[in-house]
Amino acid sequence: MSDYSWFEGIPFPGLGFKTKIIEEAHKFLIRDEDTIILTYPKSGTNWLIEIVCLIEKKGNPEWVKSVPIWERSPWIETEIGYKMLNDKEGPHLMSSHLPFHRFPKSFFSSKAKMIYVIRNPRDVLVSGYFFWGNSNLVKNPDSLTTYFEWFLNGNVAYGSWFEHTRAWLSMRERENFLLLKYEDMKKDPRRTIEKICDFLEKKLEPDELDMVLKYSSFQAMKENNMTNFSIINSDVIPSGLKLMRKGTTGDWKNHLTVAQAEAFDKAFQEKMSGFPPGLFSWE
Ligand code: PPS
Repeated sequence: MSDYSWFEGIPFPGLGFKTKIIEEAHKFLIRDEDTIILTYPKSGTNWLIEIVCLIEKKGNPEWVKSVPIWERSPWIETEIGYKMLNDKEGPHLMSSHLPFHRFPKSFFSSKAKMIYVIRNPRDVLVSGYFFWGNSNLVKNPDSLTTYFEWFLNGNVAYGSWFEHTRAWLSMRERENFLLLKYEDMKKDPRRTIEKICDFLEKKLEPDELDMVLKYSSFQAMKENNMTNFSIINSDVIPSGLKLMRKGTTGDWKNHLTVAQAEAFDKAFQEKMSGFPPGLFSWE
């Protein structure tokens, strides 16, 4: 198990990350033609990448079934991803979990399109506990109680959910920023794909849309070795640890105690005040 790599008070995973790369990434040149998938970890990043890749290929699954997901949409803050983006000519499709103030600053004066996904942070917490807590990427907590404390204090990979989300949501009125919710994606994946197509100015025929839907389903992604992280070295992700764990909404109710749920509500109200009601519509 690795400890975190701390950078400016934010814990990053201990494997595959270097302070130098995080600093360099801040200066990366984002161009108007680029597309960025931005999330706080465990919010549905890989689901969205799969959808965008399938839209790009009009539903043909060949690309998603033959190239690892981290090569199709490299993570800019990782050692491997940063190199890939530098070596490859644009336009780029890229992913990131970086907090607002560490993201490449060129983005903020560009027309590059960003899709930001939010998910009920209670489910993010539970998903993170099972994934990070069993991987060798970060310090593993001894229990959910410990991880719960870390999460509320922002001492988990990529720092505080509350700060990450508050800062990125400040972009939500921008034309080149599409805000999606994991809960809406679950409820109506077809509508979500249509929304993404509109935003990316891509037109799909109905049968092409059906294919995007089919190959980005939880089951299809779970079975796709180019997507499900099973080909990552077991020193990093122990075999048996599943990225596609449950893929549901509200799983937190099976794991948090009543006292934890109340403490979470209190922290949420304190830290997320000021946003319009309805923005965080999840159970
Ligand atoms: S990571 O490691 O931060 O990039 O993880 P991320 O991809 O953001 O989030 C992983 C969770 O997303 C769920 N997932 C899906 N849900 C529904 N449908 C599809 N197709 C899908 N693909 C991934 C995945 O199961 C993780 O959530 P949990 O709750 O742990 O199951």
